[in-house]
Amino acid sequence: MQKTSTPTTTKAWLCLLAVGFLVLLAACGSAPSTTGTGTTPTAAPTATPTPTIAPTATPTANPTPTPTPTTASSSGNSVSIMNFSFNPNSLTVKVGTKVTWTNHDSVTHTVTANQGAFNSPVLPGSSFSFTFTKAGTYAYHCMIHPYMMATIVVQ
Ligand SMILES: [Cu+2]
Repeated sequence: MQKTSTPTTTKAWLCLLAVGFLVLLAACGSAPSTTGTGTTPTAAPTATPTPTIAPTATPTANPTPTPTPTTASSSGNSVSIMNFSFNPNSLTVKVGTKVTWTNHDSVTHTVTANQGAFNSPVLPGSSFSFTFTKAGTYAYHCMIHPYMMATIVVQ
C-alpha cells in the first residue's frame, strides 16, 4: 500500500495546470500576432507634383463702380422709381439723351409729363425710356400717386 499522491498534491497539480493554462491563454491573447506578411511597402510613393494646371488668372475686374448719384440733382440718364418717389428728383441731361425710368416698387407707377411730352405706365420691375430732343425743363409726375413729382432738365 503506497500512496503515490495524496488528494492535496493532486489539487496542487490541478492548480498549477490551471495557472499554466491561463498564462498560455494570456500570452496568446496579448501576443502581437506576427502573422502578417511583414513589411511590404506597397509601391514607391511616386508623388506626382505636376503643377501643370495654370491658375489662369482671370482678373475680369469690372471697374464700373456704379456711380449711382443719390444727390437730389444729378446728371446721368436713368431715374429709379422706388418707395413712391423718383430718384434723382431732378435730373439734368443734354439734348438727345434717352432717359430711362425703372420701377423698383411692387406697384405700377406712371411717368407723366405735366405738359404732355411723355406719358407711360411703368409696371413693377419694368422700365420706360424717353429721348429728349428739345431743351427745356420737363416736370413730370405719377398719375396714380400725384404727390410723386420730379423734373428732367434738358440742356
Ligand atoms: Cu405712382
